[in-house]
Amino acid sequence: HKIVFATSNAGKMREIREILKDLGAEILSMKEAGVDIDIVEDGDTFAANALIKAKAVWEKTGGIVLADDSGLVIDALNGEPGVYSARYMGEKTSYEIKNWNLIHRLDGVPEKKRTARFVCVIAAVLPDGRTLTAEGTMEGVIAHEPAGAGGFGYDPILMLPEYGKTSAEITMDEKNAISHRGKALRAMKKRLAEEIGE
Ligand code: ITT
Repeated sequence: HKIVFATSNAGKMREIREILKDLGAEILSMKEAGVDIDIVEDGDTFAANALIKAKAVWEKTGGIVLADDSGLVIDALNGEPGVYSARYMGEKTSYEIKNWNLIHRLDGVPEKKRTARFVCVIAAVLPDGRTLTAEGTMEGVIAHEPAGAGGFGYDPILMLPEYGKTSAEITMDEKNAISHRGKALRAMKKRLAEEIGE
């Protein structure tokens, strides 16, 4: 089987390839599948946006298409940046600036109220057009300063209490074992195996 993954985020793609490597399928990025389209992610939820991306690419390729919509949900900011995580402060703003901005917005928030999580919804469109979704989360608290060079995006500011490290300070294998994306993709792998006997 060939599976097209509807993402243009290189950080996601690295993790996805590692998590799905035992599936015995060839995983193609959008670029590798020759799909060059602009997708408007105007849904209100991670699931809605994941389905928008997977369906848009499936219209071009057919077969099996997966997509990942994810983000950082900060309780003290009423769930921001949430589904706007990629667009927060504009797509061109560096994560160094975005990460410090979020930390500063939590100035004065008591330690117990700095809770946050990464959320990931994986959507699939099957060859016959049916769709599936699977969700995963990873809980943490917002750090007082960014730390670590691993991962991507907001990883340097999500402190994982059980590790005493941020999500950017653990290895990719450690992150994949506990992450929102790892959980959602492993759940999706099971569903796909049932659906298509992968
Ligand atoms: P595609 O839509 O092409 O997949 P994107 O980056 O635009 O790429 P999203 O709309 O799903 O994807 O936005 C997800 C954002 O959430 C991502 O850009 C990061 O800012 C953040 N994010 C998601 N998962 C993350 C993770 O594991 N570590 C750090 N930040 C993450």
